Amino acid sequence: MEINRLGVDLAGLRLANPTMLASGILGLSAESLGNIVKTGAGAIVTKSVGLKPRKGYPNPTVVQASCGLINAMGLPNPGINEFIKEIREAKNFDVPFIVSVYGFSAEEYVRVAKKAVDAGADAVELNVSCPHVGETGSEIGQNPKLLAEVVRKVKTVVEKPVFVKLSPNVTNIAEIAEVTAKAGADAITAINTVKAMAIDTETAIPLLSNKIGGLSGPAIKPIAVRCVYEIHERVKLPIIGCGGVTNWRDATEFLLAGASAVQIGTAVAIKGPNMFKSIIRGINAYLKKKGLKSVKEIVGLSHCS
Ligand code: RRO
Repeated sequence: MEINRLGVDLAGLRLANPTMLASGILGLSAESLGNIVKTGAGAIVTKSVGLKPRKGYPNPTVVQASCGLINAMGLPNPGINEFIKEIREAKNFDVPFIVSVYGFSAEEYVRVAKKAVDAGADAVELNVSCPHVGETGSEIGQNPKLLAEVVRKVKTVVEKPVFVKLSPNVTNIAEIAEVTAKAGADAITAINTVKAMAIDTETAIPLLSNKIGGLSGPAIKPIAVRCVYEIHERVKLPIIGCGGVTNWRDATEFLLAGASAVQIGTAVAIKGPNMFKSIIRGINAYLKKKGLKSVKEIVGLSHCS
């Protein structure tokens, strides 16, 4: 009988395999997220949701770069009260359903996270890393005092695992991870997008309406792997690697750097959700070839060399 090598325990959640849908991909509806579940993803993270509805930035909100995408969507979302209907539906998924949460103050993070968990979210992922919306996202995640306050306050009211998604746009991500860990986070997601921009050479106009956005996709994978490696050296928390995963080898690289699971975003947006299957199959074949019984055996293995 084939042994199950792929299951992972992630901060109290059981995943059938170490792949997850990253936040921001395929919108906020339970129906579209349910379609991802059918393709084999081990867990799902929603687009970030806040206290009030937000339109986001005007178009263009996404441009193609040579090895990825630059986006400045501007946190479009229907607000938590509207989104609760989708969470209730998603409760029936047979994989963990994680709601990404943002706020413009610690109190807002707390209120949104509590509503998400009360509606049935299996965990929340605090977005303290969106690179281009003022007074939230990375403006919180780059400020150790504010970051600690947000994490601490959410942890006092939420009885489900609290993941914290960090920004690479900092001088020392390991220090920020340590602040996050000391404030009581259950896991760290690394990384959100890298601050970037593109300019039209004919018109001399920045291509995004917001001018500055966040770069995702293969271009940022080495940055993300380095961040996971540095965080693993500094803190004991489980890490979820995110940034430029497009195949099983990328995913395995993150596991070797110290991630317990990997999120896939841009590649799903570009190539479609079928890639989950090939990534899962590839990791399984790799473990089998190396004579290993579990994903756990390769988490952080590169630190031994
Ligand atoms: O909505 C966005 O513009 C956005 C978010 Br919330 C985020 O966390 N990261 C990003 O690149 N874009």
